[in-house]
Amino acid sequence: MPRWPIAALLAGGIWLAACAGTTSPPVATPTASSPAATPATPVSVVPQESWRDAVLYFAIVDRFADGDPKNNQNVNRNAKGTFHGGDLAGLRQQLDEIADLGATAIWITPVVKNIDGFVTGAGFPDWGYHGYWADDFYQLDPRFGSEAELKGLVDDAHARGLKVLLDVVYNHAGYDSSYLEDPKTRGWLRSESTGGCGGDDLTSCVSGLPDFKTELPEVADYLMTAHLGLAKRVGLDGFRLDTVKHVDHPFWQEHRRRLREQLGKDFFLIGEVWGGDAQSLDPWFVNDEMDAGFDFSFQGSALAWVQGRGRTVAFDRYLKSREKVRAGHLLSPYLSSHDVPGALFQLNGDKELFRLAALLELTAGGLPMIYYGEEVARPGGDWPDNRSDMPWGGRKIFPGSGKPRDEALRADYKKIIAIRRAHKAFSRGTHTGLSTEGDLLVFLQRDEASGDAVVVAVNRGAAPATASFDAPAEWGDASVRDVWHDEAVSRTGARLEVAVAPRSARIFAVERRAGTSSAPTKSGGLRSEM
Ligand SMILES: [Ca+2]
Ligand SMILES: [Ca+2]
Repeated sequence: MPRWPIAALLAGGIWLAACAGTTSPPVATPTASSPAATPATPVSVVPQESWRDAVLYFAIVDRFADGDPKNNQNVNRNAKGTFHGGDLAGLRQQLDEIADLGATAIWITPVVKNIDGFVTGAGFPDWGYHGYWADDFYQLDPRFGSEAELKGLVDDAHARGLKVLLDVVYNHAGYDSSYLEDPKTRGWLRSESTGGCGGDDLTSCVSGLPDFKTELPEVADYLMTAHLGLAKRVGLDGFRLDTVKHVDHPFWQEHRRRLREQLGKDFFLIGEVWGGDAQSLDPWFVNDEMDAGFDFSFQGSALAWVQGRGRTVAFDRYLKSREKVRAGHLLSPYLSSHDVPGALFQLNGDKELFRLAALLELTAGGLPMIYYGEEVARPGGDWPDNRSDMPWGGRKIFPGSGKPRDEALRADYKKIIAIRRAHKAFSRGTHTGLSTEGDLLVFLQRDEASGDAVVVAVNRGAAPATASFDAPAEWGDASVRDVWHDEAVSRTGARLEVAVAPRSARIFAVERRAGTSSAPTKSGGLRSEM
């Protein structure tokens, strides 16, 4: 395999993978269905009403769970760049882990056939375990599993109320892909070996990867037919689109047209535009080429603020600015991903601050994406440690069996997700800063359509902080609770005075009528440490 200079691999800021209310809380309940590959009582979630209300969970298939050791090839779990054996069968067997957390949708890395060998540009053998180095878009990679297993995964996810998004790549093939050799297809690519790599976003060979001439109708048709066909056959709910800005707008418009025609209007598209935010994603939203985009601005802004950098009023303005996203489209904030150093790593392992960042991600608007394992404090790190194995603690689930899990952190994630899902103000509401003095941020999320209003107070400082604010009109004279700590809050008429302990948060909402309580759970010994 070729050796690519690391500088080229990192070009473009893209790592080697070149993608580099009143809603009932989603209480886990047994369902009547009992899919063949799973235990008799699968955990289910209350399905999201719309993608606006989704909580997305992203898993790298190879690093999550190995359900079928027979498909393992060149597996070396001690090496960072090799396959670790995870597959579709393993993910399918562990769907309860994701449903129990409360996520409503899963995004999985690409599963098409990848190049067989490794590249060495990173300084170690680096394989296509991540799925972004395709060798054949019309086959699934046997190291991940079969199409029947993908369909089984989707069916079992649906039985639990979970949606499934598959990551797809249109821009490039893998290094030395057989597409470069096949006489039928070799003219379809720009590459460093055959020439034609351009200097702009659309025609450059990103990270030295062969670039499909997606502007050619036969190439576009070949790729779209592959991905749309698979989506239809296995029943996918949408795609996560890789390297969006490296493919032209007419392609994405035709892609959307064909998807709507063949898979219906609800097929969801969330795209990776490197550096994406409300403004920079707009060229893909203005013509409705996709529904949502990843918000690259949130991680840095949130981690900086919880660490005491920048004024609270500026962070509040930033949170509000995300509402500039075009109507009908969504931003997806995240704390960690496969292409950036993980949040807990960036916070030097400080779980108190990590909890604050996670609470902000899940309450301050947008479509939150949870990167596998961060909910149990997977250490992560810089690339490629940000793709380490899912920790399973004492469970005999490989490759991450024996890796420690922080169950208290996971319980807090579960609780905050349940609170989020019980309040449309978090997923659909507008943001209003109520207090931005010192280290304490107090903000209101309000959803006019449902009449739901929730107030969040986060204290990043080392000292207790207090603030007072007028109760939102939606609350009337109802009793107020801190639903995060599950405790009553006293009020004096329309005014509330609240104290927030150092490095912690509170969430205020009115008590609901019986049967519509916003509290996600009253039991289970959950600890509130955010
Ligand atoms: Ca396997
Ligand atoms: Ca391109």
